[in-house]
Amino acid sequence: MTELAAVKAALKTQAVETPSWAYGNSGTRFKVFAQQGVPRDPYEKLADAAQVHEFTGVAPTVALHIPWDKVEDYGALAKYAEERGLKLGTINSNTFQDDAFKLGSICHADPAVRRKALDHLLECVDIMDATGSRDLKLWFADGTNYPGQDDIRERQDRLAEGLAEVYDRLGDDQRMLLEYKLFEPAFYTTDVPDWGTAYAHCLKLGEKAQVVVDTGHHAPGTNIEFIVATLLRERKLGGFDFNSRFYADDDLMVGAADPFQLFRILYEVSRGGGFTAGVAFMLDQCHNIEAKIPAIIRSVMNVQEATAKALLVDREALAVAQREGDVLGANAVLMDAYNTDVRPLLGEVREELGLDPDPMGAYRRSGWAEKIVEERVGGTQAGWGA
Ligand code: AOS
Ligand code: ZN
Ligand code: ZN
Repeated sequence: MTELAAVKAALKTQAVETPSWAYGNSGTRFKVFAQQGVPRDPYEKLADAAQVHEFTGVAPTVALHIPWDKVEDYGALAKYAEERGLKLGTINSNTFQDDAFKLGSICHADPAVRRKALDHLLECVDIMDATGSRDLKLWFADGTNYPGQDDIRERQDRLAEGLAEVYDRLGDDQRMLLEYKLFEPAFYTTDVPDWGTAYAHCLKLGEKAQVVVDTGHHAPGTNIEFIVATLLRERKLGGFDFNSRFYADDDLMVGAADPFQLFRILYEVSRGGGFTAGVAFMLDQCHNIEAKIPAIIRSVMNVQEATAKALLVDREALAVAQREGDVLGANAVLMDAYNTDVRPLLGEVREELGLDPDPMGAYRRSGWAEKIVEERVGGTQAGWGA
C-alpha cells in the first residue's frame, strides 16, 4: 500500500504556477466581461496571486507575460513579490499581437519581421536575467490560413533558425519551453501544431529546450497522458499549461471539464518522476464569466486533488495485475485511486501546513474581494481580448 506520509509530503511540496493574465480582465474574441476590482498593473496582479498562495500554500510563483507585465524595474517587482511570499516565474513572450506579425513572427517570410520578433524574444531573456526566472515560454501563433499561402517547409527552417538564436542566448540555468497548439489563430497550418514538431525542434536545440503541454491544445479525444509519458521518458517535458476544454482552447478551470483526464495525466507524471524532474506545473486560463481569484484557487485545488489521487495508486498491486495480464484487476487498481475522496486528506495536509482546510471558504471570509472592488476603480488588462 502507498505510504500516506510520503503522499502528504509530496502534496506539501507541490508547486502550481499561476499566470498573471488570469487575474486581469480577459475573455474571448466575442466579448470581455469586465469585472470590478481587477488588477490595474502587474503589482496588483501579484497582490491577488499572493491571496491564492496564502490560502492554498502551493502557488508560490507567478508567470509574467511580456509586454502585458512590462515594468521599469523588475528588481522592484521581484522584491514586491518576495515580500508577499511569491517569486516571479516563467516569462511568456508575445509574438501574436503586433500588427507586423499578421503573417507570422519568427516564421514570417520577411527577414525584417523575423528580426523584430527575435529582438522581442531576446528582450524576454534579458528580463529573465532581471527577474531570476528559469523558464522562457514560447508559444507561436505563427501559421497560415490557406493552402499555398506560404511554404510549410521554409517556415520550419525559419523557426529552427530563430529558436537557435534564442537558445544560444540562454544562460546556463535558463530553459526555453516550446509550446505547441493544434490551431488558432491560424486555421490551415500552425508552425508548432503538435508535440512531435515541438519535440523535434527541442531535440535539435539541446537539453535546455523542452516541450510545454497545454491541455487545451490537442484535437478532441487526444490521449494526452500518452504524450506526457513519452516526453517524460525522453526527458523533454518542460511543463504544463493546465486548463480545461470542452471543444477547443477554452482556457477554463483545469479539472472542471474532465477531472479523470487530469488524474491520468498526473498519474503518468508521478509514474515518470515528473514531480521531481523540473517539470513546471503552470496554469494558463482566462476567466471570463467567473470571479478570477476563486477560479484560480479552485484550479489549484483541482490539481491538488488529481495529484493526491495519482499518488494513491497502489503501484505494487498495479504492477502485479499488469504482469499477470489481469485487465480488470489492473483497471480496478487505478479506478480505486481515482474514486478515492481525497478532500479529507488534503484538509489534513493544509492544517499541517498551518492553513485553513477550506481554501475557498477562507478566501471568501477574508474580505479581499470586497476590498479590491472598493480600492481599485477602472481595472484594465492589456492582453487577451483587450
Ligand atoms: C495560447 O493559446 C497559449 O496557450 C499560450 O500559452 C498562452 O495563452 C500565452 O502564453 C499567454 O501569454
Ligand atoms: Zn498555453
Ligand atoms: Zn492556449
